[in-house]
Amino acid sequence: MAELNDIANDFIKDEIEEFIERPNERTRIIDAFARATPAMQEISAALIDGDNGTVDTLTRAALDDGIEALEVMDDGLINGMSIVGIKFRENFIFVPEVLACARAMKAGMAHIAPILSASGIQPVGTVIMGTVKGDLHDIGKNLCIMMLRGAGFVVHDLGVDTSEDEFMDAVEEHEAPLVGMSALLTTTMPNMGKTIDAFIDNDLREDVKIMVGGASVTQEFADDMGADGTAEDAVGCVELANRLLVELKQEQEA
Ligand code: B12
Repeated sequence: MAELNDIANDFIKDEIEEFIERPNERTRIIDAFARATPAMQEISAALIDGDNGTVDTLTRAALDDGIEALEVMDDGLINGMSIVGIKFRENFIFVPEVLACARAMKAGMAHIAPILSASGIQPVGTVIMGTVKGDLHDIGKNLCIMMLRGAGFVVHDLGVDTSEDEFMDAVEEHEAPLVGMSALLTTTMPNMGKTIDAFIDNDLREDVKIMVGGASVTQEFADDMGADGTAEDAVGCVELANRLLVELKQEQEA
């Protein structure tokens, strides 16, 4: 188990000391930052500070130095966002500050997306992705999309606040075998179930596999909503998409 002093960056150490109070979260976050290199910690610090210019410069520099895009995304950007999330939840910061951090995340992701998408593999399948109705959170969905594209999927991004009809229309238009829904709010998570019900009511459910995700989505919740699966992160989303595609083909061939 790592300790606070194993983290090189003083700003990050102060942030953890001051804002991360729950012991299990503190341990997880200290471990994650202690594993990250000082260069990655600097990216996290700039993101937590909402400094999109510095995140932009440091992310570009790290990639130019040959650091893997996935390492920059996980150890730099996502690590930083985990502290932002906790500060927001505990009311240490509010919507304007979180928006500045989200902008900084976007600045870093702009360098990472083309690398993850440029794998040049033959398309393995088409996925319709969107954040459900009433929900404007798109950072996690966008990360999943980046990873899916990097793994060779064609992804049609419906954006945020996506209605049931928009999901169904996109599936029909693109003849997509996979749908991915994201939701971060407990008030909007049930809209995943409503969308799945709409697929059933319109006789479309058998044609697609539906995956759901977002910070509070558990396997139990996904099962209750009638989804085909969930995953905790973008890497898991790709694994799930591959698995569901195989399952769908097997079912259609049977
Ligand atoms: C950034 C943020 C915002 C930004 C969103 C900017 C944007 N463009 O997305 C802004 C400031 C706009 C915002 C607004 C609000 N927010 Co907000 N927000 C967050 C915050 C801090 C981080 C979310 C995030 O981006 N995480 C990082 C990404 C990488 O993680 P992720 O989304 O979980 O995605 C990963 C996995 O879940 C998975 N995944 C995601 N989608 C999918 C889909 C599939 C198919 C699969 C398989 C996997 C998968 O893979 C992703 C990558 O690893 C969270 C706190 C938190 N800890 O989650 C609160 C949080 C979600 N927000 C919250 C709230 C309350 C709000 C507001 C209502 C605040 C307000 N009073 O106005 C509004 C609601 C606006 C709306 N209608 O949607 C609450 C929700 C509480 C709840 N349980 O309902 C949270 C939890 C904060 C808290 N209080 O604790 N928010």
